[in-house]
Amino acid sequence: MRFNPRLLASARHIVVFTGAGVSAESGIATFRDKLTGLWERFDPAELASAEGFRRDPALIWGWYEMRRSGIAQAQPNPAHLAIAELAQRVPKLTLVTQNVDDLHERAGSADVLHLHGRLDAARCFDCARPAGAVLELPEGAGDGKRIEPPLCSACGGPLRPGVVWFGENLPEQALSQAFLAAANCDLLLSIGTSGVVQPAAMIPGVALEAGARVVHINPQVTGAGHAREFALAGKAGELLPQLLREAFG
Ligand code: BV8
Ligand code: ZN
Repeated sequence: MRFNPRLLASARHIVVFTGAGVSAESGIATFRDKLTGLWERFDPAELASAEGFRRDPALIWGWYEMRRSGIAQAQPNPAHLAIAELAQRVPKLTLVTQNVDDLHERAGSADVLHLHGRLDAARCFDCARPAGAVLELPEGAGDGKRIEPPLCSACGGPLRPGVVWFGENLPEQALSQAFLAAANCDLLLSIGTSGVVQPAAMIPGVALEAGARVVHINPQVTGAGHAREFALAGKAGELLPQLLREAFG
């Protein structure tokens, strides 16, 4: 059965749950995309880990600075903008993202719940002291090479990106707020996620369990096994603006 876009307009509380696919049309590689350059022989899960950082801090810091430089040059795409607009049109919208970029914020979304941290918030690997201001991108950050991480001003330890690595716990507050919103919403839009990484991937199921409708927006048609679950095959940057037009005219 096809999803009726008018349900967007009649929803009381919408949860929007996004993954790397929502930033794909901004030119940001997703985790499904093959890694290139220095990193092509690695699996992202190896690089996005404390062990990977311990083994070769400059390789990992260089990877994140290259990604941070790509994000700085990227622009929010129509998907980010449509999500920000939707928040203005419904009584309540909770935006939960697995992404570490700031494109939702730059599109005008507020109170974004970042389950996997943010790339613009570095902290000391040893004493966890925040780096304070967003660090200037070093010369050549986008060149795809190893970069020695700056040192902590308090203890001299190496800085690490403020993201959640594999094997690390997610931020308590963000995660519980995301689960609470999923359990209380009447519609959840799952946008651009492969639904592989736990525990974030549980969120659409929590909404479904609680009686909400769940709509997956993804070029790859993902599971829509349940009567209240729908799959819209396509790009978020095309489907979301279309959904808003159909829902709100
Ligand atoms: C945890 C930040 C408790 C970093 C990320 C063994 C040992 C330890 C842990 C585990 C283990 N086995 C399993 C686990 C749990 C593990 C896990 O889930 N592993 C997976 C690989 C099975 N999870 C964890 O470790 C989490 N912590 O469990 O803590 C604990 C504590 C100690 C010990 C054990 C457990 C932490 C997970 C967080 C990892 N950090 N990001 C960084 O960014 O570098 S996750 C990272 O991968 C991203 O942030 C993102 O969340 C995820 C990739 O997922 P997606 O966003 O879905 O992106 P993906 O590329 O996969 O998919 C893109 C989709 O978009 C595709 O479907 C594509 O079709 C679609 N698409 C493409 N273009 C478009 C589009 N859609 C719409 N429009 C388009 N244009
Ligand atoms: Zn320190």
